[in-house]
Amino acid sequence: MSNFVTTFFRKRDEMNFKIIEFKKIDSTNDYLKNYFSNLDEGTVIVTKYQTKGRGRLTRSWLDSKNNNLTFSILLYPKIANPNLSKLTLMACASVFDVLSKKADNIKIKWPNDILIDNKKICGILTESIFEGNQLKCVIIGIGINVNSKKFPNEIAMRATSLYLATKNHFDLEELLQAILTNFSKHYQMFLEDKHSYIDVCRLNSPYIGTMVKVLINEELKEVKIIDILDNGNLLISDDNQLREIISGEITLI
Ligand code: BTX
Repeated sequence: MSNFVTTFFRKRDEMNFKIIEFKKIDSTNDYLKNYFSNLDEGTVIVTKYQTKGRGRLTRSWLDSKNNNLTFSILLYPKIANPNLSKLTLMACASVFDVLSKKADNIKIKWPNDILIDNKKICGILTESIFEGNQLKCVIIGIGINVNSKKFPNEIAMRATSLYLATKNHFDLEELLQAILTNFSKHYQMFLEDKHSYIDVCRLNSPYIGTMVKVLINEELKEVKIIDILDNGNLLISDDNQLREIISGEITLI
């Protein structure tokens, strides 16, 4: 099933990626969940067609053959309690750096999406595997709508692609390489407990300082977004009380 294996050797302090490409796969995150124990940090599973892509909770991530960039990166972060929210924002910044050079009006929607003109172009799913209390690995799955010209009805109003935003066709391999180069840089910052990638998210969040509807623990609230904190959490003002939230679904009013 596996077709290509490419290895990039990089400078010291940069990640060594090993890219394994599948023509078709159920989920690149699930592949790493099943086989991580035989794979090194920096293994990237990429596919031309993902048939059972997963989003958060029980949601699906929809793909169409040969159009999109769909991949997962395996990490063994050698630090105590790596914060998954920060890793998701780190991935958001890595993708943002590249997409924002290709199209206008790109924003990062905390905690895990990238939008163009308020429509979703990229979703990120970060998962961890534990054995007892011990973290075995982290998997960061990234789906980017690149050359898709249309979407299934259920997401058509909320989804867009680089092609739809620019009317240009993009080379998937070139985009992947550029994102991995940025990822390597931001991951190093993450390991050194620096927060430059959080600044990228902060500066490019459309919601900071605005009133939004937030779903917290299934309760819909109207709150003001104050900031994205260095720990990756969102600082909101809820009935004039400052409150830090770990994850929530944000809907602009
Ligand atoms: P999420 O739960 O934030 O968003 C999922 C929601 O996004 C869906 O319920 C649907 O409304 C919408 N959606 C589904 N497909 C698309 C799409 N192609 N474009 C725009 N909107 C869409 C987001 O979860 C995280 C998604 C991660 C996907 C990657 S792909 C590689 C890796 N493998 C895998 O199974 N998942 C990850």
